[in-house]
Amino acid sequence: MTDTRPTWPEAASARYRAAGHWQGVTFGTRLCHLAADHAEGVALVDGDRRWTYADLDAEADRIAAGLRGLGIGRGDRVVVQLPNRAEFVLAWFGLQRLGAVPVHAMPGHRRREIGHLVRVAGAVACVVPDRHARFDHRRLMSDVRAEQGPDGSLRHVVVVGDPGPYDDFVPFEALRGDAASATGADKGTGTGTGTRTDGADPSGLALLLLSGGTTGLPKLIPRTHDDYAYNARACAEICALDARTVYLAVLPLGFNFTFACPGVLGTLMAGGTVVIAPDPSPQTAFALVERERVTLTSLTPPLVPHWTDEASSGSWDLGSLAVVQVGGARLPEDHAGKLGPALGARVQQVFGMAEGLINLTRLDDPEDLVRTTQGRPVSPDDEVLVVDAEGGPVPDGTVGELLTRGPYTLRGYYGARAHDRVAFTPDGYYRSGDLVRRLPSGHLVVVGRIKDQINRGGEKIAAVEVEEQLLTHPAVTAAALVGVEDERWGERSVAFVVCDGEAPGTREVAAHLRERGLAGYKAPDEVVRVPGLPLTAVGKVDKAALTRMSLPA
Ligand code: OOB
Repeated sequence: MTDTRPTWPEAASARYRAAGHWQGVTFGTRLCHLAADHAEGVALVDGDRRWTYADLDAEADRIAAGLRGLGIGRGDRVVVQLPNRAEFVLAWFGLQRLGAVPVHAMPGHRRREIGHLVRVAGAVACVVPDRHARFDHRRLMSDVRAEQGPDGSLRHVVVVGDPGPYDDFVPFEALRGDAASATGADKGTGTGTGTRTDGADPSGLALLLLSGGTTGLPKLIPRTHDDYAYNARACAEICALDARTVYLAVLPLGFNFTFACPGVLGTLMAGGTVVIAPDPSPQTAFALVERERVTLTSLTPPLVPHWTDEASSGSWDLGSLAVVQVGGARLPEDHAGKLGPALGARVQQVFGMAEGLINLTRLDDPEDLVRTTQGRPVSPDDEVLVVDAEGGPVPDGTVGELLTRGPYTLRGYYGARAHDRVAFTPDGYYRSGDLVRRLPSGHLVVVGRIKDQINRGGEKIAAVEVEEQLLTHPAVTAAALVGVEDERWGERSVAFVVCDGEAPGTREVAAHLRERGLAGYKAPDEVVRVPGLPLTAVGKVDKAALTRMSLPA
């Protein structure tokens, strides 16, 4: 399939290259360079397993060879749905070494999301665990494959662990065949910046991320080698990463925050060590901080009180931890103020989006900016506009919608031209749907959003997607999903339903949505029956009125 996604105009691309943002190196080649520079440095730690940069490079070759043996090649899209295990990173670099394109899925995704990803990406393979969190991903893949039918793009299912009764599922271990066949002609000598060892185009598609979504089904976000490497490097520079950095990956690896802000890629590009936490509990994380002398990690706001409490118990040596990033959703000021002292680390707020723009508070920002703002853009070439409902710029201090374009912000979704016309301005700014206030220092404060999305502690839920599924319940005749302020999640989701006959309860609705193949985190926290949905003057569902109804009087 040819790559026809909208991209940056030539003048902008030239500017980003001249500024040194875009370096013209693919991720497959980068790993060769990193292995040359830090051969014996530890790149990756998962439990008792450790990989040096040389090991990681060799592993990428083996996996690329195995994938090639399956007939997977340059430009092919492969959905990666793996939990926080080293295999995520190994598979990712194996795909990059081949010039193939990983599609990041979340471990919680189910039949609907994975099926959609496979279809939209035209994916030829999926890499999944056997079981995770008491869920059998092989059965999920068997369902997805059946749904795609013989004409679908999906040809292979690769399983980390036991492929079970599915004879044609490929064990991940079996991919790690003979490295020689992957190196040879394609790997080249790996010398010099710009050597395209994988033959891929550095300005071409490197990976696909999933958008939080505001429409029926999530959109795919194309990221290039040039732009995504810059995303990671710009964040890494601000966080002062170097070969002594030890990054603990606590949030899902497939999340852009964990993977590249600066996360896994930023750490590896600085020659540091990535340690993988199998779960986000403070007990698991703190044991790893002690053992591996972790210096940097990232969290979403709902984890913050748990981490603060556990750290305050005083039973852990967290002396190595220098910076803790928090982002993905609004961090209450009070929580921000307590986290740093409890961990003995600097807090950094992160306001980012899979579409591109990343804002960080700086390590030397005054305490009140760190507590009360969500940071400022990482690149001098990030262009940020704050506009009113008519699209006109508002003065600093006034709330408006954030629009942005720049060297690592997309110019269009993957294969979604109709949606692009509403998601972007004619001059290429992405309409984030976030309501922000800009301070004279350039720092942004996120005050709300105009997109029809619920942010449940960092997990994004497109209201329309859930509403469509609620309507498939036999008793539901109308439905609206809204976000309501919540102590634990920041926002919880409340479904208002109009019913014919007996109304389903919250658990029944959750079971129904699970049956429909929707990820569990999208099930409403609460279901409220109403005689009818309130409408605005123009006849749209009045979500503001519904939100007011769900707040305690
Ligand atoms: C991150 O990425 P996404 O794509 O899951 O979600 C982006 C949206 C933003 O448009 C905004 O609505 C919200 O998540 N958001 C925040 C926030 N960080 C993200 N809202 C308030 N405060 C914050 N600090 O969530 C993401 C990607 C990279 C790094 C960090 C987060």
